[in-house]
Amino acid sequence: MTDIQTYAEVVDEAARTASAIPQFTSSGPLSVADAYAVQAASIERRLKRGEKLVGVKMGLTSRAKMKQVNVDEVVWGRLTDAMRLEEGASLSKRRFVHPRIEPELAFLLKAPLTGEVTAAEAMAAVAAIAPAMEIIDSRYQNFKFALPDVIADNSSSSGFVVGDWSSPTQDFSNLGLVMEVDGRPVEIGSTAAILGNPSRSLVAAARLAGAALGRLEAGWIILAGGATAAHSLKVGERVRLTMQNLGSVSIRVAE
Ligand code: 0L1
Ligand code: MG
Repeated sequence: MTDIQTYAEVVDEAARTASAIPQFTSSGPLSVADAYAVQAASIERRLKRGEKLVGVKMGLTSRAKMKQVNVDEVVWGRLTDAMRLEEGASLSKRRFVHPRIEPELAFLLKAPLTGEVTAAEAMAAVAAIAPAMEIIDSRYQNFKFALPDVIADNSSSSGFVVGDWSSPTQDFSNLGLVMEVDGRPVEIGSTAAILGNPSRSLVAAARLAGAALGRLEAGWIILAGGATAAHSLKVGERVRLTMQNLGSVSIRVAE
């Protein structure tokens, strides 16, 4: 039987101390259900230290990433206030194991959301959308994991930054985007890479995370998932995402 609390402590300490750990699945099987229980218990430890739940992230939302780990279901993780960076802020690289950054679209909820909903019903709960970047930092050695490992590790989520909010009534299904490092484009793509339309990711968030948590709350941020490959962060870099119609958001990487 999986010892959920022991696994939760291991992955929480790895995140807290920025230390790489071996995959759980290399020492025995871990079911997806138990992996989500480990994620819940590890984030509960953070909440007991004073962090606040502020939303959820959706992951593996592009066909390329699903294929990479051989699954056809998206995953999700929890966002806490301590993970949020302000626009233009410096990220301290020593607080992470091997951080990467990826461009995303963020939804801000104005009403609770849960269960099986249509895209129209999901969008009726959205107050605003914004360009965003997620910092993913697998706590596993060499960024290598099986699906249950990554779920237990909060689906690699470690930080996020959100730009200015805009009206959600515009068409955001295929917005061009460019992620630059020190003014040099490193990733170019479109929001269409997020499940064909980011609203599908919001529907999946309601179905999966909403059901598991009871509901997604008004005021929460939902990160829809990476629109391109992720970029490995290096000290001194300035990373900026510019999204068609929605503006820019940036961070710097400090030691
Ligand atoms: O946000 C994501 O799509 C990442 C999910 C976990 C896989 C990874 O760390 O690349
Ligand atoms: Mg992501």
